[in-house]
Amino acid sequence: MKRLDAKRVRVLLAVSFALAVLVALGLAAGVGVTSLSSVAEAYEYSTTITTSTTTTTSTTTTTTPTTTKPGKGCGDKNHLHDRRFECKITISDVSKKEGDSGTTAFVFTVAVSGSPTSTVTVDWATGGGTASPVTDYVPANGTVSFAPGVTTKTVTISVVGDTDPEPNETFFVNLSNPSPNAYVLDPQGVGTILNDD
Ligand SMILES: [Ca+2]
Ligand SMILES: [Ca+2]
Repeated sequence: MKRLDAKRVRVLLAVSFALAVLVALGLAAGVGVTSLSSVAEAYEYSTTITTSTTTTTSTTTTTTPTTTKPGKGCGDKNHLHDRRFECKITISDVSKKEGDSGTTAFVFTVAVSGSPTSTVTVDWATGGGTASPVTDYVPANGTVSFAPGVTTKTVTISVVGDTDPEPNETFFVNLSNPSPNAYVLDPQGVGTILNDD
């Protein structure tokens, strides 16, 4: 009895072990299937994420402005800048001895800041000051023109020389009427005639 029982118990153990192995395999298979479906879902999810990211990126690229480009020089309306685009015009002052005969050239420099991208013009004329036209200097007027890339021009005024003792006197060269691509920052050149008698 005891031997038989022991034998039976062994058989039962063997059978239950085999069953346990089968159950374990079944479970493993079940887990495996579950894992596979999860991977598939995860893959599908990541695919969806990737697609939406690509859409966002292409939208951003489309809205980036590509038609504007910074210009070099002044007077270009398309030049993106925080200050005004027009060329800035200035004129120098001249201080010189009168001379005793004939005329002495007083040379004023009219300058444009930066390099004009198109022709800049400005009118000029003598006037004002303590010096007298004709007797102390030759009155004159005109227009200076800066071709693209040109930044300086000169205006020459003739000062009349004599040997009469006089105080120092002044006359002005006034700038006006700049072309639309420019503005006048310093409108007045001061000519100082130094007495040399
Ligand atoms: Ca003199
Ligand atoms: Ca004099």
